[in-house]
Amino acid sequence: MSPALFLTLEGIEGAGKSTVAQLAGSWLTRHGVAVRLTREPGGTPLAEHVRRIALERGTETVSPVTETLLMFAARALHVENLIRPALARGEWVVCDRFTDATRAYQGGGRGVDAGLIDALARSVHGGLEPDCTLLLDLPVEAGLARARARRGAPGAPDRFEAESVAFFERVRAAYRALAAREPQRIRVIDAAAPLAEVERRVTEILAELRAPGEQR
Ligand code: Z5A
Repeated sequence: MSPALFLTLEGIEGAGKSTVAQLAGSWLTRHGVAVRLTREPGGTPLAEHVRRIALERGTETVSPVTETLLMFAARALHVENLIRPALARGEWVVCDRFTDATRAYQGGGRGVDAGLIDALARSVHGGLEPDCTLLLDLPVEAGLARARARRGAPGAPDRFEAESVAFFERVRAAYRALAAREPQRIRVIDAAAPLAEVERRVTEILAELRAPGEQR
């Protein structure tokens, strides 16, 4: 049996994370791996409550630091109540966003101090780090166009959907800087490529993670 592994998916809005999560889940299941798909912010009932607070675009001010604390409050619930128990049972966890999203959105996008994010991560992760992160990278305009097309008729945008192109450019740049700093963990996938090509690349990486050193 493959040892339990913590895989995270990252990228700007519309990059294809949900699509890749489903694809990875099906591939792993077909290959006999017990897998748990989850997302952030959210993943457990209480963390999903926090998600609603974090994303809601209400009248009350939510400062960048408050937003960061909400992300980590949801993450603490998620790590304690879902991620660690699943890994302990030997399941692979595929998580749509994790702390790299806080580094990119709150750090890169909103200018929150990296030292604060690192300190919160140390405390909340308790030593847990993703074994592998797939960064789905594509130009901002392409991601936003996909997200708009998928949403269809515009409802009330959440706090991130209402953000500017310049904000998402900063987020994308922060993600790419993280990948340059940690190339072993963060694998960059060209998410502007046709879905079949993205799928080929993702399954190649999954096969490598499942049986390191073996031919597929
Ligand atoms: N956030 C944060 O600020 N800080 C944090 O620490 C965390 C999160 C954890 C909600 O996240 C917000 O939370 C997020 C950042 C913030 N806001 N933003 N931006 P979310 O992950 O729930 O929401 P999202 O990023 O907006 O996800 P999304 O819009 O659902 O995008 P996606 O999952 O990456 O894309 P998708 O749904 O898989 O694909 C979008 C469409 O494109 C869909 O119709 C697909 O069929 C299509 N698609 C996908 N791949 C392809 C390819 N290769 N070719 C063509 N079409 C494709």
